[in-house]
Amino acid sequence: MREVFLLLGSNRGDRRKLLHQALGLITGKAGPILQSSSIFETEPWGFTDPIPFLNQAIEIETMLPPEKLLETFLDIESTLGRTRMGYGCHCPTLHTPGNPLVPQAENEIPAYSGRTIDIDILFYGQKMIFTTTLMIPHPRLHERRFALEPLSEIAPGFKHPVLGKTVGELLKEIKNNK
Ligand code: PH2
Ligand code: MG
Ligand code: MG
Repeated sequence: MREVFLLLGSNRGDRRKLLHQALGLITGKAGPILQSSSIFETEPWGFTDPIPFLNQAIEIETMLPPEKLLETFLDIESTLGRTRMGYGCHCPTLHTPGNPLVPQAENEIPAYSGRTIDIDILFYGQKMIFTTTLMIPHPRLHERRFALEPLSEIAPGFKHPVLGKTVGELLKEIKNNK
């Protein structure tokens, strides 16, 4: 399957090296990389964190169906040190008592947290999947400049199967709204 687009993100550890390692593991376990964007440094979106992200969009060719692909990426993420507990990064210097950047109460666990690596499926061709475990196209892609900007480098003319607009058009909209 072609036209499978992914977004990689990292804001913990050696971010550039982690992106590189992720590319190697994706090639080995999912299939060859057909295109890759530049690496963008972006401010954390949707949560407060002192460490900026590196984001990169890639296109792969894969034989794996979407559910299997998701499983493979979760596996690669944990190989590369991703932890998914509520408090996210487990960075001892951040998690000192009274640090205002970190929620102090159990019930204030944020939706997002720092991560060594995140591998998200943006598009799987024109396929649309909306289950509790997997949503394709990525449901927040059109709101996220950090995803649209790298993606538009490699797929400006790719049409969003739900919104009917190209990646280039979606990026332009987001830029106009700021
Ligand atoms: N990923 C998120 C939430 N916020 N912000 C940036 N800049 N880059 C990301 O990859 C990112 C984010 C959830 O996965
Ligand atoms: Mg993500
Ligand atoms: Mg993810």
